[in-house]
Amino acid sequence: TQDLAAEMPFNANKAKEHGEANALETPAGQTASGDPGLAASSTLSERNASDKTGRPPKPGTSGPDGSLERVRADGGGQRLTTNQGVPVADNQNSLKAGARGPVLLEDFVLREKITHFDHERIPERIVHARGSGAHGYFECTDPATDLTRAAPFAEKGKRTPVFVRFSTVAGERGSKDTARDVRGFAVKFYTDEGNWDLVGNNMPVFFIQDAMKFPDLVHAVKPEPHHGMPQAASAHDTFWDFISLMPESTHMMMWAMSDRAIPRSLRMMQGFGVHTFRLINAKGEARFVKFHWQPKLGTHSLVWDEAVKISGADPDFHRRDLWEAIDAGEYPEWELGLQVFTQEEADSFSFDILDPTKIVPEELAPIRIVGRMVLDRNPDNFFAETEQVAFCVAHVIPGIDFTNDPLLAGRIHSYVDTQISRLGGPNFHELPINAPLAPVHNNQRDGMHRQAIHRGRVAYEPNSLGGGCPFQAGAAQGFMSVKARMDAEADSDKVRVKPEKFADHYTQASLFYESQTPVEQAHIAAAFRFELSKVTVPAIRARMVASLRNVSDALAEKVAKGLGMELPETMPCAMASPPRPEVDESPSLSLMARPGEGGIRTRKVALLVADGVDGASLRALVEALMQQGAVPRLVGPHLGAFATSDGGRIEVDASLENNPGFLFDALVLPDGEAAVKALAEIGQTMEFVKDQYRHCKTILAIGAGQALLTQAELPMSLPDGSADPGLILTDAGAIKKTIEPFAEALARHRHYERDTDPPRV
Ligand code: HDE
Repeated sequence: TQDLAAEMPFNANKAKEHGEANALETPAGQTASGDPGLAASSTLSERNASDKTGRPPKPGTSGPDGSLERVRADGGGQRLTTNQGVPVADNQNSLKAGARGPVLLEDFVLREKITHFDHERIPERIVHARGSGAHGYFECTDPATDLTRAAPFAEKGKRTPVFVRFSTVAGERGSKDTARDVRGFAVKFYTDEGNWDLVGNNMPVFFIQDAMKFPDLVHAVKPEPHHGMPQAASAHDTFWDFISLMPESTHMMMWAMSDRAIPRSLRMMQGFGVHTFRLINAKGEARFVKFHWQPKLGTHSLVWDEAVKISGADPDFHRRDLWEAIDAGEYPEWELGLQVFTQEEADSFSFDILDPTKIVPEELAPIRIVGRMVLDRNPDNFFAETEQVAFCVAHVIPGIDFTNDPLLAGRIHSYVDTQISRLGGPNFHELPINAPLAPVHNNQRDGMHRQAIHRGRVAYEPNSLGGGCPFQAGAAQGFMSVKARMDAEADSDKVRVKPEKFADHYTQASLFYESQTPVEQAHIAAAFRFELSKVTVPAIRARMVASLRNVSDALAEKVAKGLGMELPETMPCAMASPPRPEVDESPSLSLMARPGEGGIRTRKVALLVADGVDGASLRALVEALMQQGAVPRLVGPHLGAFATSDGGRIEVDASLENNPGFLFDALVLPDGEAAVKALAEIGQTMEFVKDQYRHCKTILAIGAGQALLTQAELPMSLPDGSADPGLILTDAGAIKKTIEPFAEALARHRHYERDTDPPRV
C-alpha cells in the first residue's frame, strides 16, 4: 500500500477535477481505470494530451480530464438528433396524414421522444429519497498508518476524490428539506484501492439494534398506508405507537427530538459512521473505530417554528444553501475524526460497542483528527449524479473492516440489493458516478445495461488460456477480512437473542439529556410535546411519557404538562440495574460545544428598503457585510428600484412577499422617515420583524427604523430584564461604529436568551 501510494499520491483520474491536484503529474502510462470499458479506454497520458490549455481548472470547476468528462454531454452549437443520431428536421409537429388528419404510426421521431419520456423516472429510494449531493476531496492531514492501511490515510497531503449525498430519511423525493428528521451523510471515497462508502447519519446512534426491525421502523414512520399521510413527518400515530413499544429507540429519540433534527444548513452538521468499525494496519493489527465528521462552520440549527415556515416558503432551503455556497466558492469543509479503542477497552466499557444505540463518550476515547473533506463542485446533472449515486455499506477497502453489530450486518446486505431494483440491474457500478477510479478486473459478466466490452474468451478462474489473469491480489495487497474472534463463546449455538448489555435502553438517553444546555433541554421537551400532540390515541401518548420517566422525570413532567395529562407510572425497564456508566455528563454532546470558527461568512442578512430610505448607511452596511463574506440582500415591498433620500436609486434583490423574514439570519431596519412609514403599512413587514425576533436572530434598527420595533411590540429587554444582545439600535451617522457589534451579534447565530415557551412575540 505504502509503495503504491508513493507512486500514485493522487488518484489518477478523478483528482483532475480539483484544482491543486490537477497540477500534479501522474506516472506516464498509468491506466486511469480498468474494466468498466466506459471508465477509460485510453491511458491517462493520452488523455492528458487532449488537455489543450494545459492549465489546471479553477477550483470548483471540472478539469478537462475529470473522470466524468468522458460522459458529459453538451448540446451547445449542435443540431438536434434522435437517440440514433439522426438529425431532426421538425421538433414541433408530429407526422400526419394531411394537416387535419391522424398521426401516423411511422412517426419514429415522435414515438422515440414520447417513449423515452414515459420512462424518465426511476423508483425513489425507500428511505433517504430526498437528497442533495456535491463533489469534493478528502485530504489526509495526519497519516494514520499506525492504525490503518486504508489508502486515503496513507500520506500527509494525499487527496482522494469524494462524492457526498446528504438526505432526509422519511420524506419522498419531492418533500421539504426542513422536516424534523435524521439527515443522511453518505460519503463515497474514490480511493486508489477501490471505492469506500462511509454511509452515515448526522446523529451517532440509531433507532433499533437489529436489522430485523428496520422494515418495521420504516413502515411506522412513512405516511400511513391507508391515506398516505403525513408527508415527511414523524408526528403521527403509527410512528409513536412503534417507538413507544420499542424502548431501545429512546436514546435515538433524544437526538431526533433535539435541534439536530432541524439543521440550519447541511454545511453545519456533524456526520457519524454510527456503527463500530475496525481499522487494520499493515502489520495486521486491528482496533475498533467510530467515524466522526466535524463541520468547520460549527453545529447550528433552526428553531421549530422557523423550520415549519421555511418548509412552505422554500422547500429546497438546504439544497439551495449548499448549492449557493459552493457556487460562490464558499466550500463547506469537515474534519474527519477517528475515535479509536482496543478490544480490552471495549470489554471494560459499561455498554456494548456492537450496540448501535450507544455512543462511546469522548471522555473514554478521544477523537483524533486525521483529515479534512472539502466540497468544491456542484454536480452537472442532478439525476446522473445525485440520484444515480449508489452507496453501499459493503463497499470497504483494505484497512477497514466490519464488526458484529447486528444492524450493520443487515446493511451490508441491503444496499446492493436495493440498487438492483432502483437502478435496474446488477451493473449499476458502471454508472459514471459509481464507477471506481481503481481498475476493475474480474470474471463477472453480462446482465442488464452492461457497458464494458470484455475482450477475449476467458471469463473464469483458474484458467491457463488467459495466463491465469486476472490473478488474486494476495494477502499483502488484497482485502483480507480481519482475524477476529466470533464471540466470547466460540462454540455458541445458533440463537436469536441479544447480548446482555443491549437491554440497557436508558442510561445513555439520560446521559444525552443531562449533557444538553437548558435551552436544548427545553427544545427537546417542546419537540416531544409537539410530536405527541399530533398523536390521536391517548394510550400511545401515555406509554411514551411513561417511558420518558426512565430518562428524566423532569423531562417527562414537562411533556405531560404540555400535553395536559397526568404523569403516568414509570414504564418497567428491561434491565433493572444497568451497569454504572463511566460518565454522567459529556459536554461534547451539546450542539453548543462546537460553535465552529466564528465569523459571519455566508450568513444571509435582509436589509429592508422602500422609497425614501437612507441610502448611505445601507450602502456602507452592504459593503462591510460583503467584505466579511456575509450575503446581504435588499428586500423591498416589490421588485425593482427605489428612491433613496439622497436622490439615488437602489435596486432590491427580493420582495417581502417572495422572501419572507425567516429565510434570513438577520434583519436590518433602515433609516429614512418615508421608507419607514411605507414599510410600517405593510403586514409582511411586521411578520418579518416578529419572526426575526421570535427565532432569536439579530436585528439592527437604524434611526427612524427603530419605530418598526415599537410597532411590532417587541420587548426591548430579555425576560430577566437585562439588555437583549441581539437587538442593536443605532443612528445612520454612527453606522461605521455599529458594524463590528452587529457582526459579532450575527456571528452568535442566535440569541437564545430571548427564547421563551410559549414565545412572547
Ligand atoms: Fe440505510 N438504507 N439502512 N441507514 N441509509 C438506505 O439504500 C438500511 C441505516 C443511510 O444518499 C437504502 O441506496 C437498513 C443506518 C443513508 O443514497 C437502503 C438499515 C444509517 C442512506 C438502506 C439501515 C443509515 C441510506 C435506501 C438497518 C446510518 C442514503 C436506498 C439495518 C449509519 C444513501 C439505498 C444515499 C439508504 C437500508 C440503517 C444511513 C434500503 C436495512 C444505521 C445515509 O438500502
